[in-house]
Amino acid sequence: MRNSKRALLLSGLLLLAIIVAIAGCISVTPTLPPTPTLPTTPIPPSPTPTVLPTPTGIPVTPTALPTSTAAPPTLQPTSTSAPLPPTPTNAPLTPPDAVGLKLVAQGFASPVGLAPSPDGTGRLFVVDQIGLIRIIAADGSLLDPPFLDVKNKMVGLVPAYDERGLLGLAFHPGFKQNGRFFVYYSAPLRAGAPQGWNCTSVISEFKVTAGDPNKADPASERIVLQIDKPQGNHNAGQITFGPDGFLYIAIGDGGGANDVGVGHNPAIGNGQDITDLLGNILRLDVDGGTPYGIPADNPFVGKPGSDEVYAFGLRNPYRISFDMGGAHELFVSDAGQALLEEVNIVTRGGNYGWRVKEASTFFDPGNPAVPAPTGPSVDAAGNPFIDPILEYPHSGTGIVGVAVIGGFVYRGTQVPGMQGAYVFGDYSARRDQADGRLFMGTRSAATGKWTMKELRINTSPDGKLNSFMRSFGQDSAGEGYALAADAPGPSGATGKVFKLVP
Ligand SMILES: [Ca+2]
Ligand SMILES: [Ca+2]
Repeated sequence: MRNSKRALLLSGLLLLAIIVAIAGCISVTPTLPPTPTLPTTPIPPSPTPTVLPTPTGIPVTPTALPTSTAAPPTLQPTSTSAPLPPTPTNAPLTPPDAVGLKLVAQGFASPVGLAPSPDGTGRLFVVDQIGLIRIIAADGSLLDPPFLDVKNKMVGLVPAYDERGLLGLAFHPGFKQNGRFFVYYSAPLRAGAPQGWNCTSVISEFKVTAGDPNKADPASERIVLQIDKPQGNHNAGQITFGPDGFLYIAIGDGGGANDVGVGHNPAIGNGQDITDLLGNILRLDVDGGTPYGIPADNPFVGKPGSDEVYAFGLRNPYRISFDMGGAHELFVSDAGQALLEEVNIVTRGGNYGWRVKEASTFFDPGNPAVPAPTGPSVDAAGNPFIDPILEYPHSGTGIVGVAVIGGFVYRGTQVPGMQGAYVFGDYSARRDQADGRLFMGTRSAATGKWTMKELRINTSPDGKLNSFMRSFGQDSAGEGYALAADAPGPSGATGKVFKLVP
């Protein structure tokens, strides 16, 4: 009797530990790097084990559990039972409350990116975190073999949960003529990196194979930039060319939690340290130097601070995108620590607050569970901290989530009322199950202020995604795509690409 009670208690504690460990998601606090308990997580084995990277048990710096985990998120009180009728195509342009998801392709492990090749072929390139880029042809078929396979250049990923991997793809604006494209992946820690650190983030250029537009030339790799990471989480990882022709790179604060510990500036954290490359949006000129040039108007050119830095004060800016229309603003999601998730419009030289602020509240790395009562309004150089345009909490009665997944400004025509809105989501509203969310943010023309709402999914019987949201993308026509998977980590073959439809 006592033994079975104890066994029950132990298994309960183990389950709780597992949930906390894997639910850290794309960088939320309990964003624990994988621990030795992970291999015992009840993740169903992959139906396609051959595509799975072998877990390497790479030692990651253990980070302390947050002293206080946020209360279990409360589900939306708003009814999500009956699906809304499809919006008539001639409806007035009012923002929708629901959107449909049309399955476009499936069989991915963890689809974390989608980009159209800028060459008029109508192909969509899907980034799978496990190290593959796959092509969805103009006729909708998923091509095999992959366009690119960088598995053998990457760290081995932990199938149950891992934030490392192949995380970004950007086509050179002149891709149609020059066949150049860029990727971001997590490589084993390079020689010469600080001992005991976790991995090295690599930004590389590749070229398409001459004569085969559906195959990258694996021998064409040119490493552009390498950034050593103390911990395995907070890689951010999306890269994109701006309207200025420069390459923008999102890179997290180094990982762990609270922007403290090994590899983090002990005085101010990496987010506020402008002399390193972590916790930033970087901007490079990949056409003007070897291995790259620095745009002349990068904010720290000729001043203290790294020349590559375009904006800073970010924790884990996992997804970034430029608006295809309007003023071509740069939207950046930044995953929060213990309390809040946020979306920012990023401008040159901007300081987005981390670790002085978490979203619009002040943050104390020594007491992350509650907002700090006060803090400075400007940084050491006199720059104001720029608050997010949108934020939402980890718990409460309204919109909740555990890790924001940045999206895009909708510029398509299929979903009436979504034009100009910022479409994004959350990994999962609950840490212990696949409950990703889809959001829409709109800016008031009168006040310029943003508000957000949750979109029901009218193609789902219960109006919910019922998967872990992974990423978003957009095709050349501005139509939107949502990427999700049923497994919390980079394993299995449940990853799907959906197109947003009425
Ligand atoms: Ca920094
Ligand atoms: Ca911020």
